[in-house]
Amino acid sequence: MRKTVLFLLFSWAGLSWGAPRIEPRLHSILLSSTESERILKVMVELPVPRMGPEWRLLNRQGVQLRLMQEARNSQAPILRALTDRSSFVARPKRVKQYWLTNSMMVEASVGTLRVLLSSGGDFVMRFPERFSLIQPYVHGVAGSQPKAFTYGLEKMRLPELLRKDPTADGRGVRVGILDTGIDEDHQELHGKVAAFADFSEREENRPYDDHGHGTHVAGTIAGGAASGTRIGVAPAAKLVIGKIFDEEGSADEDQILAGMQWIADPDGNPSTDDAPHVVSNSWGNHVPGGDPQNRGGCRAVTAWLKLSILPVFAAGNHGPRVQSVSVPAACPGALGIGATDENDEIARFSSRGPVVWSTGTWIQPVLSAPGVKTLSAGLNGRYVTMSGTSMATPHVAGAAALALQAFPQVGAEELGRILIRGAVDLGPVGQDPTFGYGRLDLIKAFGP
Ligand SMILES: [Ca+2]
Ligand SMILES: [Ca+2]
Repeated sequence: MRKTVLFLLFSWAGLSWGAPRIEPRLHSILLSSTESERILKVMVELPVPRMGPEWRLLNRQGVQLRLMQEARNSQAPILRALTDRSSFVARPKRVKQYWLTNSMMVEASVGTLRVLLSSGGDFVMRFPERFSLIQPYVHGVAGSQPKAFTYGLEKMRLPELLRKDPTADGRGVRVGILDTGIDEDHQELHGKVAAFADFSEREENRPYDDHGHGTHVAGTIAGGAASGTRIGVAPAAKLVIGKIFDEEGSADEDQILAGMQWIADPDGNPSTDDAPHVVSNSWGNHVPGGDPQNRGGCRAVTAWLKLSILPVFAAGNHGPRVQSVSVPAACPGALGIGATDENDEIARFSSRGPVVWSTGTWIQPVLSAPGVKTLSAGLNGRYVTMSGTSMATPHVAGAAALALQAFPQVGAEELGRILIRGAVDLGPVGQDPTFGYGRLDLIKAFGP
């Protein structure tokens, strides 16, 4: 009975500042489980540092060091509680700490988690979320095309931009991709990988792709015209590839977080500025709603923005239902992307806003880009045509690379504004929950 009273104090709803909060489903397991040895995997999220005006004075390295320091300090008591030898409970099986979001993944017994909760502290404990690729519609292997550019690049007026400025190719810019990896030997992508890390079970050191989705996305960002048809927006950009998905195309939140943190400092050395300024993300979790503070990915999106990394996210393929935008595309600050076709119609599958969460309502997607029947690179040197917001997203990330080449000093929010300026309004007049601000046009965004 004493225990019952104790744990009821930690209910999700009964929030009190400074006390742990716990997801109701996890709460009832910890409350009722008779197997105290049962192992659970949970996320423990500590308060993110308040980012006042003083943060604006810090450069990326300064922001990273502050985040690392805050995480070290606030996570220390949790680590101590988990390893307290006097409590007669088993040590946790596994603990992973993240500075990017000030969160921890803890794999431990029910008994150990009960001890952690009763130790108090200001944190949230919940089950990890599961994320997956935004699965595309695969139309198959494509033969040679009679055109010089894919329709997507034509729609965005890349040929016109190149006539005015033939050097607009993304040189000197790094673009991050979190996906299924990359087939680096593909003729469109060879020599373009600046860094690679594998967060799937295989943990390999060399770039590879055992699915094909990541290679297709990479082709739209940085592919050239090896087949005679230009497929990529920024063929001279270098790619920072985090493989977060296995061949099934799904991953747990801790793998996703590890990838998102790696992107912010690929060489693990805060004093070298090797993070990309834009990341292409064609994945999500389509369960809507909640509070951005407690949804997987949203804290990382906020931290990326502070580190001058623009988070470009596929809106999802759950349209035409309203309020169907996936997370993290739905998160505040994310650049959620919808998919259009050759006639500038929205794809039926493209997820629609608005986003309605406990903290408010806002419009996502922010922008749209071509994503129906997109020709790009496939595995083993092939070319494949696919449809999805997954295909629209790298068009925008590639455009961001061209914008960064033209304006190397812009921060993430300014970079987002440049892209939004390039939106061609479609559908209902003005910003709407189907197209966002509209379909991206390179000339309108930053053309000479
Ligand atoms: Ca670094
Ligand atoms: Ca509109």
